[in-house]
Amino acid sequence: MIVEETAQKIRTMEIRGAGRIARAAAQALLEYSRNLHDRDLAGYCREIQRAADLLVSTRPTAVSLPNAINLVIKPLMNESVVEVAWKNLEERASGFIKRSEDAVSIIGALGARNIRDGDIILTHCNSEAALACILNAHQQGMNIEVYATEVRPRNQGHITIKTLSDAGIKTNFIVDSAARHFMKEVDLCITGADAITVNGSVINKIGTSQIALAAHESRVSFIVAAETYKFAPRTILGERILIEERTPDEILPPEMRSELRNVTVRNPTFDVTPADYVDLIITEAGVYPPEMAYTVIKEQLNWDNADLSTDYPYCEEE
Ligand code: RI2
Repeated sequence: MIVEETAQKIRTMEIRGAGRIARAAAQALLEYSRNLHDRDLAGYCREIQRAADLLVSTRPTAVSLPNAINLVIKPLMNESVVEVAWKNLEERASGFIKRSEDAVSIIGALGARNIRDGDIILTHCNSEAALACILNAHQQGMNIEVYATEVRPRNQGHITIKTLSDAGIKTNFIVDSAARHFMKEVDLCITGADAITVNGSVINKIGTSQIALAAHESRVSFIVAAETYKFAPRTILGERILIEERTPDEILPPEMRSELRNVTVRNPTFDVTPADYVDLIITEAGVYPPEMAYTVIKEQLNWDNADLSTDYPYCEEE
């Protein structure tokens, strides 16, 4: 039940944000595991695998989701005693949740070092990690101002401006297409990431790449705040990140579409910003240029070729 409920909430975006969905999946596996203490090892593993399959199928782009699930369930393969299996799985799940929360605050502290007193910052969508940098700078007493985009079609910008306003940060709310218009007033752009590939490309909310391009044109720094589990190990093998395309209903209601017989509504949720337009990636393990994504994957995620055998592809063919 907990797994189905969590899966449904992730699918409908009641639970959203790459970090949050990863933690919610780990939490669902932890709670589900606690309900399976009466099973034998084979039955336990089967149920956990089924739960993991369901959770990983909910949203295809945020690599945080399969990375978290893989971390929690993969060592199960080596277990031979069921009590040890569930104890270890539950420890890994709660350990992941704790590390993930800690990562966001470390990123906030590191990110704030890249912000200067008086800066005007543009952010896009609603990223815990990006907001942590902005909030940390504000808590240090820096006088900063933010431009926050609306984020069509799901309006995640509404969550962002509420957080910023509640914190007492001067905020300008703009439609997505106004980002380039205001870029001349901006000192720094900060966004989150749903996935980062081995060549340093950043996959984030649709519209991010246009903002990065406008920032590049105006010589404005563009930095990305992302936990290390947002890096996509399988891109080392040349795999590409699948860009989620959600229902057209989010953009145009079915009754309007039915009158427009020659119109196809396209609704990609994310886009790809090439490394050329990214200045820095702030992670909990340090601040990296995008060109160092390979090092992050190898050293921070401890990824090796054995992971090829995983049932959970970190990312899929486009
Ligand atoms: P944190 C979100 O995706 C946004 O694209 C955001 O930038 C990214 O996840 C990272 O968010 P969605 O779930 O993990 O709104 O930094 O589609 O919170």
